[in-house]
Amino acid sequence: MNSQLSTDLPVPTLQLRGFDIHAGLIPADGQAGWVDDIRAVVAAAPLVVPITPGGRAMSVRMTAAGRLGWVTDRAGYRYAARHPGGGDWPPIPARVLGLWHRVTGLQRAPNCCLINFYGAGARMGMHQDKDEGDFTFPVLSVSLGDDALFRIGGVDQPAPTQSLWLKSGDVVVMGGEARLAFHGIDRVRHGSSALLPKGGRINLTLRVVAD
Ligand code: MD3
Ligand code: FE
Repeated sequence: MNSQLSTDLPVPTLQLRGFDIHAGLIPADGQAGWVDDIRAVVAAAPLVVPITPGGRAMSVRMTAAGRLGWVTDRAGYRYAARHPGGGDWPPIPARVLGLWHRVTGLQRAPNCCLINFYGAGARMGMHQDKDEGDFTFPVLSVSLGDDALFRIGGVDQPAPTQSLWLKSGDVVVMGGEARLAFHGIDRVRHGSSALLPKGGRINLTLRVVAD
């Protein structure tokens, strides 16, 4: 059997406006290994408080792995080859790349794994992801830790929105019409998961950025 056959791609548990949701794709007993990998990335590339071009601190803390990381400061939003503190971003962990290839079926590897950490009270306002310079590839999201209320809008704002709770181990693929849809995280139920000893939520987004 050729393991690259499209019939081996996991079947989404739900499809919503171009979003493919794979609820519980990462089994509970496999999630600690993901956290270990993320801790190693954070040890090499510490989480930072991103500052919007308008000078406001975002409530999430952020870092990245891969050739490029998304950064923001007074100079603007952009993908950068270096951590704000200097130095290359660490490589994307092998198990993260493995999930990308298994779920998307693509040969092409992502060159950015953005890592968002949501502590108590953190959220993310509705936005589009438009800095990648190439929208032909999907974005893949992995949720770990506390439950989060994810809101999906349309490509044009204003459009009706739909909300769903993302739980630890859920994977979402945003491709096609969903790739340029507005989306955000309204709130996180702090302490709802026992994966992280002090609570919190980790979101990974895997991206192919024009390079
Ligand atoms: C839809 N992160 O990092 S993941 C982001 O949970 C971001 O931290 C949220 O939005 C989080 O930009 C939501 C789901 C997601 C990520 C990227 C997308 C949805 C997307 C890109 C295009 C369309
Ligand atoms: Fe986003």
